[in-house]
Amino acid sequence: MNRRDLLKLGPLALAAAASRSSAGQIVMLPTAPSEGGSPHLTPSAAGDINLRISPVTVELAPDRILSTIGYNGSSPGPVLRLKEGKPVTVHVTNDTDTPEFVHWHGLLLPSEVDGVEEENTPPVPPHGSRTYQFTPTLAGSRWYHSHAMAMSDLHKGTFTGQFGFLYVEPATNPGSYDQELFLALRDWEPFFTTAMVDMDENNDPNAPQPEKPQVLNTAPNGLEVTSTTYSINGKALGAGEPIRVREGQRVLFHFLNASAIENRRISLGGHKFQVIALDGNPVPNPAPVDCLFLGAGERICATVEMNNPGNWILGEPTDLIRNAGLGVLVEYANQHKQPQWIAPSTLIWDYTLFASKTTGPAAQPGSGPVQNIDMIFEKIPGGGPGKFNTFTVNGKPSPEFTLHQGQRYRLTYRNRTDDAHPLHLHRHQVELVDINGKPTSGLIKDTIVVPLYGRASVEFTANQPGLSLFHCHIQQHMDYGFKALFRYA
Ligand SMILES: [Cu+2]
Repeated sequence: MNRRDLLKLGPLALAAAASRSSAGQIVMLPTAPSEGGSPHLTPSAAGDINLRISPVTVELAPDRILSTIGYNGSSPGPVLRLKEGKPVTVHVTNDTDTPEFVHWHGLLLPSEVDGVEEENTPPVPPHGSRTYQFTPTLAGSRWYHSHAMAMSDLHKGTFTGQFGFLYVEPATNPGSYDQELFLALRDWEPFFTTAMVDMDENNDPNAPQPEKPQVLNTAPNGLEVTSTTYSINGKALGAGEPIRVREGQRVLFHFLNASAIENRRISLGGHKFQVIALDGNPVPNPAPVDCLFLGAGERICATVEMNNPGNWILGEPTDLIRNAGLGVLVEYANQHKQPQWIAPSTLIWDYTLFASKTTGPAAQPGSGPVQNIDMIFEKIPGGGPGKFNTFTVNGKPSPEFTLHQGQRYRLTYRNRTDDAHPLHLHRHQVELVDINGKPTSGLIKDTIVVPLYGRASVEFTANQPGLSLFHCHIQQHMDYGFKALFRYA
């Protein structure tokens, strides 16, 4: 059975898949007092930050407590607030039995501190410590997370609670808002299934599929990872503090999809999101939408005008996922209505809505003719239960590519798989220049979701010597071959 078959069967099939989980029921309870969102952590006067990797518990709801590994005693970890261009020293202590890597996602850092084994960053040894020293750039919404390999161990890497926001404050603060919120979307208690239960496509059924192979590999699917337990900032819908707002407020939301498994949507009944930044980088054309879509690893900053008094549910549009925890209440002051969910008008997500209105990529100083690198992604089905699917890039798992400093490159992502993949290039920011044949410009990102059987092209200038990992941000895909290493000549 593949994903689409399962989707046709609807909620019952999903519930059957869900029953494989040892997860208990999440009971929707009245709002209980809690510590609310993650605390914010700023460097000491000397520029120091302490981060501790250790076992933590996550109280999704009073009757639903998980054990995992987190940062500074919680998951999500603290929101690290750094200043652009101001050096910081992060002392990381590892209280666990396995080597760890802390990756600073979206920052332009040397390989030695990027927090990636493939780039030869030294690990934080088990029951040991390591210091990361760097100067944060660029400003915007970034994040930090474990970059350990997990393979078949669903208690390692990004399957754990090792993630948090890292906000690099700009020298000047763009835009105005009355309230700023950092919301991390997350799933828990991952488990294996051979059914493709993910519902994480970002496009409509009529989208072009330029990379769809003539002949499909029909071998039985291997194990996929899924989940039926969800939260926003470690709380299941209805179990944490609501977001309290007042009529007339403008609220700035920083969203992060911290899932190791799936792409996600988010919508707020009765309100529109004005998207102002993608992956922390301001967009040329802020625009209103009903529903956001975030690949694993992506961030979206959006403002909402609180102009519809009532009590609302901010959540994942898929009922099963929202009701299993992926949501939070938004309460206007002095309103006592039942929380209301309104489905968004469309689930279609289109990056180009926020792109520059002029065509062609922005001119880059010092760049010559653009050199194209084709990257063909294929999935080799595992062949049934107990086997793992593997992925190849240009015919082999984890190949290497050589870059020449100063050269402008175009990476053409050719997704010959039946899944949407969030593709992340480390230590560089890329500009989206084409998606499924539609040229675009002005969108600077570190992670791009390539639609199923779709094609996307990004450009960047090779100006960050050192090793740079490229990979799908779905942990299992990365671990089983969906990655590449870029090496400067
Ligand atoms: Cu993937």
